[in-house]
Amino acid sequence: MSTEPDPNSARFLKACRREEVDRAPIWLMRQAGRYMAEYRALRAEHTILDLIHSPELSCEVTMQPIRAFGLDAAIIFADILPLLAEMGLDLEFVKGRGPVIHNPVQSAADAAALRQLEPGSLPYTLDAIRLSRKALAPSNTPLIGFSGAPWTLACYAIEGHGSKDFLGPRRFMHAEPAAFDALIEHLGAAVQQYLIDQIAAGAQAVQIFDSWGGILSPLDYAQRIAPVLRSIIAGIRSSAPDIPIIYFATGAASLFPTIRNLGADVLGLDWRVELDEGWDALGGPEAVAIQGNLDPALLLAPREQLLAGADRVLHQADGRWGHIFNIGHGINKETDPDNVKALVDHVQAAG
Ligand code: 1CP
Repeated sequence: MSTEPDPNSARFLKACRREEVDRAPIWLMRQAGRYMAEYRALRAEHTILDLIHSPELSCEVTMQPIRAFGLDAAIIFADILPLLAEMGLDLEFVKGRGPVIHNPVQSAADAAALRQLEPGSLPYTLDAIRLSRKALAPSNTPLIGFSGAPWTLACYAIEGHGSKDFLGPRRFMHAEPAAFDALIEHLGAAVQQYLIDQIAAGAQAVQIFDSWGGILSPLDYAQRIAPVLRSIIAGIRSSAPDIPIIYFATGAASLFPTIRNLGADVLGLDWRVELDEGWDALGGPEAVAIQGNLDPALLLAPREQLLAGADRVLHQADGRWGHIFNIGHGINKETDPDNVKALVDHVQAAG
């Protein structure tokens, strides 16, 4: 008889399903990365795309924060943008500048020229998931797969690089409505395929990152974006009914009336909303699990303030099943790993 623990017994997966847990699980968005010396050592030798394109290195980076902090879930080391490269965009990560797309989508014709994503299209990430599942098996730590959301991917595809307000993509949405809607649908099909591929490779939950959802008007989000999100979530659900689907948008409180009806199992909250109020606005613990929402700036503050901030989040969650402790957005690269360790230990000691 096998003595392997049942992967579904992991605290993180139970919390995603709002089942009974002994305490809130904790993982941290962007938990792998430049704040860790182990990551910087690898980046001294390899570009970020080298890391992502190598299943072995990607697995190694995925494991770094698990080994260092004993988090309750791992997230596969990848990025949201290589999907766009597979669809025909010329992606480069430029030192000191971040991602750049050299042939951004500027017209209806450009949008129509993007390739469909065939099954298995990002084999390096799928292999990294297979390797990471093996590496995580002894600790029974679940592995999260992820993708960018169609709107957030469209932001980079159209703008060609990062921006504070993505005025170009918002202009495109209004100026070229048919091309924009077709682009969002096209990206939606790719996101759905990519997440289904990740689940087939072993991802035990998937997160859709809509980092720029909050810059849209509630009406545009509801009418132009939400239908595709609902369709992606329904498509994944019908192909993999037991896999929790997490949707995370930032600055999105005004979108909650729409977000609560997307069909996700878990909704991410950033720190701009109180956790208890946000959870209620999204339907409450009867309807949905919640992930969040410590201000990542607290990881840069003295230990006392950090732990007090964590206690405030825990107090608002009040031990209700379906709370997954996380920060409200990605870890900043200036973060002291000792603070991460202190936070994880503190949340794991709170029962
Ligand atoms: O080594 C480096 O160059 C560090 C920067 C870095 C890292 C660590 C980039 C470039 N990507 C990543 C990995 C990454 N990206 C992960 C790793 C898994 C983990 O959490 O450990 C994840 C989940 C992402 C997701 C991602 N990439 C998002 C969505 C999440 C978010 O934080 O909002 C976005 C918007 C990106 C694009 C991207 N990739 C990298 C940068 C610097 C950016 C932002 C570009 C910008 O808007 O200016």
